[in-house]
Amino acid sequence: MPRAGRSGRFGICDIHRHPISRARLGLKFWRLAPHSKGARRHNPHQEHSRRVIGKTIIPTSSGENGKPLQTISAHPTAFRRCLARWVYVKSKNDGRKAGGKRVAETAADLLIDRLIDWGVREVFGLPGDGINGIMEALRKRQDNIRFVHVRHEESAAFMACAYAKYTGRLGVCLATSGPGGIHLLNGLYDAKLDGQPVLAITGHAFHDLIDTHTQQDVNLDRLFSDVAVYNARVMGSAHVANVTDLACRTALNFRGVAHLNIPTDIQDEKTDERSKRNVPHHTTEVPAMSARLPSEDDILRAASVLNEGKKIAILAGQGALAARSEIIAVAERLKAPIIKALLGKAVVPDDCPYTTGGIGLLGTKASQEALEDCDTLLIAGSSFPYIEFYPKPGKARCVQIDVDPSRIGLRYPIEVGVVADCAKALSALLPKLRKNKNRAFLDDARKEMAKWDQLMRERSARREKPMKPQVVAWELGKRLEGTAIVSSDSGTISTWFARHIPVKDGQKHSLSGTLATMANGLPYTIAAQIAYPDRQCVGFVGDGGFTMLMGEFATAVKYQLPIKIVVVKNNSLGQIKWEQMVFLGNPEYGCDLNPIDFCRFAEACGGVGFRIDDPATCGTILDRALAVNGPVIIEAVVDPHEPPMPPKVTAEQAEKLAKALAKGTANRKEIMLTIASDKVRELV
Ligand SMILES: Cc1ncc(C[n+]2csc(CCOP(=O)(O)OP(=O)(O)O)c2C)c(N)n1
Ligand SMILES: [Mg+2]
Repeated sequence: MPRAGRSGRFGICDIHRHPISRARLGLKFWRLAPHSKGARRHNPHQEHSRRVIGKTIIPTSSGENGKPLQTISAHPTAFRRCLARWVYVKSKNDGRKAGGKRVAETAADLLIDRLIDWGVREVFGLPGDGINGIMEALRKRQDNIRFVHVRHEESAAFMACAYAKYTGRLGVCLATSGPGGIHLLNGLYDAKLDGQPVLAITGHAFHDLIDTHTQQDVNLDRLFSDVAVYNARVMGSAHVANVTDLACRTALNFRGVAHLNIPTDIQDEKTDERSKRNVPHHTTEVPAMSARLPSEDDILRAASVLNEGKKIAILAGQGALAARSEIIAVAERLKAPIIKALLGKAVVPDDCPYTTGGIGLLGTKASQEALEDCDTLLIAGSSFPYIEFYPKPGKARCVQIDVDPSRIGLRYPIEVGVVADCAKALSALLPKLRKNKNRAFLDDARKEMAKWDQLMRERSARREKPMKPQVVAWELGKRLEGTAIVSSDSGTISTWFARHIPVKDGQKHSLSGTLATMANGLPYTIAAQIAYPDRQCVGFVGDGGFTMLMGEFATAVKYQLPIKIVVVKNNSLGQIKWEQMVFLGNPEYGCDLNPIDFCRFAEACGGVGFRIDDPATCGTILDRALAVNGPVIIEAVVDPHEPPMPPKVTAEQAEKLAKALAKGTANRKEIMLTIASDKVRELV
């Protein structure tokens, strides 16, 4: 007979039915607190994470082996244990008063309580003496909010950003004064540039020693002034609630970084002394988002432009990620190919009959030609930054939909701008659109795409050694589950990720789109796994980017996150090596990497390592690696001379490469042979 054990594996319903009040038992049960305040106002940001993993996983109403638990009332032993557990937890939980209500004793308590009220369930960070007060508040509330302890604050910020990207919710990171806060910056810029709601909390020196050359005396609020849409230094405990509300609200509504900086002694401040005008409880954590509806007039004007087009193309970005069916319906009506910016890779799956895949240097020839040739362009939720890939200004008429008015007309001269949520704007547009009778443009684009697909399959099927990076990407992509979350990094790996790991319906794919930073791949994957414990979370990263923050693999081991990290090992900062040669005509310089044995590293951290260096065994090793129920590194040793070819090689690029090789590039013979053999294979 399954019994309620020490770990508290009770079914929620069973507890709920017992006379012991729900609120009292809610002391230890994640699902009940803080949602147990009776008929609380509905807060969509609180919906998530009720099944958060950690010390207290209580997500089930069934017992071990899937059998239903007996109700506690019908099982005296279980009842006694439950009661004993409640007493134990109650005495331990010194941050709350009887009845399960939290008692905020310090400014830091107030801060964390407020975050809990905003629905925050995870804080990514690393402690330090500048935030010890906040750490204590987190410790006292660890049943309601989880502190994810990272190895480097940069990762904490990446995790907060990825958490926001993958869940649509606020990501929160925490760092100590001075160096800790400084470490956050790169990840915060990633959030800023990709428009993700992130709250950064940092510490500061004692309030009356700030600006006296005291230790770690860094004015992080000033330092963060460029990255943050909201930026405040907390001046006392009575200041906490209103600035926290504003920080969360601003980050969520303006899709950016909010920053709260709290001097260390103020975190411990117990008094609630407030100025005369600071009326207690004058702000609220009730979220309110704009409906982001389009104006009727804009929709009519947009429809009239699109209805006059013959060769219409759609450029879809991350703003359209939640508008899949609407984009497909509009593409169908307009007979328009869907071209995906990299952050919009998962807008439609790659087997969608309307898409021509990605755009840009790592995109497809079909997409590039469709953008070059279209007479009408519909941009949906994208600020794809490479302007040279858009049609020549004036060549196409353009309609753009974006939630952010400052993004309208940013990359291409538009005729109509629609400031609205993509799904809502496209739904409003659809009934006004006439069926385009000219489907030749779409058919040609799709024919071109079929040729491209064939080429990619050939590149992925190469069986020689050293193994081509495309092979491992393709073999991985084939095996990923329909709900997998795939994170990548910047480098040649972004090209293999973009072209050789097709998106399946239901998957999420992302990377650092606009900052294009290295090192985000591993923290993104960890954050994805924390947000979605039941989904397959995979990172596809380069050896350069991975080594920047590889200590975070120990974080995955600490929390036993079953992430799978494929490290594409070319012992080189490959992307830069090719850029130096192809864009500048210079021999590569400063790009070599000392080889690291990533399998042994995985094992040293307590994880599992696999090595792949032969295409013949690539698939079977991946099968074994993906089946491991724990954190895994897969080291894929690849050909360092395989170039990430642009969709169309220009004469200038070919000339620059020849120049770089002639100037004495190391390994030029191997590089020439690799490129020549790639070309010959593609021609025959
Ligand atoms: C933080 C940071 N530093 C430097 C760069 C410039 N950069 C872009 S890609 C790249 C090389 C990445 O190397 P690796 O991770 O090994 O991937 P590969 O290109 O070899 O596939 C560099 C140095 C960057 N984007 N971000
Ligand atoms: Mg590399």
